[in-house]
Amino acid sequence: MQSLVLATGNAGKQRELAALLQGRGLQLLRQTELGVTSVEETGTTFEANALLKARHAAAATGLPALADDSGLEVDALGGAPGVYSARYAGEHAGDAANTALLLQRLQGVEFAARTARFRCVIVLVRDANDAAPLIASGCWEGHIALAPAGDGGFGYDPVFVPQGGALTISQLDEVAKNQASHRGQALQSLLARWPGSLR
Ligand code: ITT
Repeated sequence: MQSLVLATGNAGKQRELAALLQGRGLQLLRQTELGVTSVEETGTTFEANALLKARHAAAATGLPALADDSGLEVDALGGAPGVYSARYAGEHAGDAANTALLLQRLQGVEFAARTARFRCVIVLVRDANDAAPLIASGCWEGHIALAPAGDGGFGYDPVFVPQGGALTISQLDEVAKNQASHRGQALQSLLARWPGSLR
């Protein structure tokens, strides 16, 4: 069985990535269990930050690493919060504060104009100096709801209504989310190019 570090400290991402990778003969190790601390996300793109996180976890553990950098782009806010989604309301603000700030900034904007998308870039490195990392991305279009609804998922899920539906992600189950989400799309695309051996 091949060991792989999930280079994220986000419990919601860990859960979704583990479900998407189930049954593929991989032993998934969480970076937190291996004592890997979070690296400073100094990049200005999802790709740069995902690479930083993957290389950092691979360097700390000596194992192949998979990282996800993702975020929400809202058109009426010029693409914010984007790569700053996790720290929109401040460095240590949590999901509830980030979501509340988002709704506050969108006050007065009608539903039709609240177009948005989740983006995700997933990176796999075989080792910290991997010169040819595997990189894949996914994008999930939708609208920002007028008010939060549902209690599933994490992050901005209670206020994101995927295109073509009427429910927020938090009102869907995790299987349905993984089938359609930015993260699910990115990982499926990466899995199509998954190397035969990780070492
Ligand atoms: P790691 O860096 O440790 O992976 P993080 O939460 O800091 O954890 P990011 O820097 O990639 O990760 O920030 C992503 C943020 O975007 C995340 O905290 C959520 O606020 C939001 N986000 C990303 N994917 C999401 C999803 O599927 N549902 C809801 N919010 C999501």
